[in-house]
Amino acid sequence: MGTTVRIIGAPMDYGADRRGVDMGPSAIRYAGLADGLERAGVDPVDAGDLLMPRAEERDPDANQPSHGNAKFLREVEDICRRLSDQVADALANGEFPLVLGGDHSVAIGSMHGSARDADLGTIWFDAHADLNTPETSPSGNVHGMPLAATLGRGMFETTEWATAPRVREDAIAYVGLRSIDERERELVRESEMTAFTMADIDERGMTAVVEDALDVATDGTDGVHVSLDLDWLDPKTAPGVGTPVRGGVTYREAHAALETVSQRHDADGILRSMDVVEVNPILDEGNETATVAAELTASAFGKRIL
Ligand code: 4U7
Ligand code: MN
Ligand code: MN
Ligand code: MN
Repeated sequence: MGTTVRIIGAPMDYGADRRGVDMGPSAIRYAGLADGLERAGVDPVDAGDLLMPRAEERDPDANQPSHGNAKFLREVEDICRRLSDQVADALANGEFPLVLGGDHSVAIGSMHGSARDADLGTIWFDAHADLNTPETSPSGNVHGMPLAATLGRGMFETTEWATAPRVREDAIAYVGLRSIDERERELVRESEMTAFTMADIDERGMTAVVEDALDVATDGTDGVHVSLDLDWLDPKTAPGVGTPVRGGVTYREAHAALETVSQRHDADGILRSMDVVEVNPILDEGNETATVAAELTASAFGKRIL
């Protein structure tokens, strides 16, 4: 068999307002993730889920005072520290870490682990920029802050469990942006990241945009982290997400994107780690969103029609 893919469930729901995203890892597994990966020619090994307390047992505002309005940050810290270790261990064993969320704050832990021993490029498939700091966030929800935390922006400047100095800011590419907060827009504009919006996809087509994003993420880096937020897709295709935004990526475009990633991986072995996040089975229709998540993950690992 080829690559061993270590599936790490992170049923974290501290980072988002709409409850239910903690059931994402189960729903994605139930939708046939392991079968899809096997058919793609990789060898899935399931590490189970990280254990975490129910949000109801915890106080969202019992926080590090240094981190303003970021809700449940102590809980996010605890999970992300453990997740970072698991991701780093998988890589040290020669396995590919695949993290199932959970809300998008899990990416803080997975990128921290993935960038311990490598200069990391990143592709962020998302409707949102996730670059709010506790100072700019309109919601206080950490799932809108993972890139700011990773890059040590604002109040995250000295947050050592979150910041990952080997995540290369100039090797981060957004694909599919369509919902950015006012103050967050300035942060994106001032950053060294490359942002491809839905308008770029309309104009140039998904494949060309993802080829460019791959060029950005592979330039001078040792490997690429792919972070897939299911709200990247149009809510008609992926209704089971907490923060839907209309005008998203279609089913076919999404497959084209992940197939483009997989083709580059076949040629150059670029992929290093991946998250699949924000699936909310409570808001879903017939596990549709988890099914799309499982299928897209198989596409990323090279599942082909013929
Ligand atoms: B996701 C938001 F205000 N920007 O910060 C915020 F619109 O991981 C949404 O991409 C964040 O789903 C969405 O709360 C985070 C909001
Ligand atoms: Mn996100
Ligand atoms: Mn999003
Ligand atoms: Mn969301």
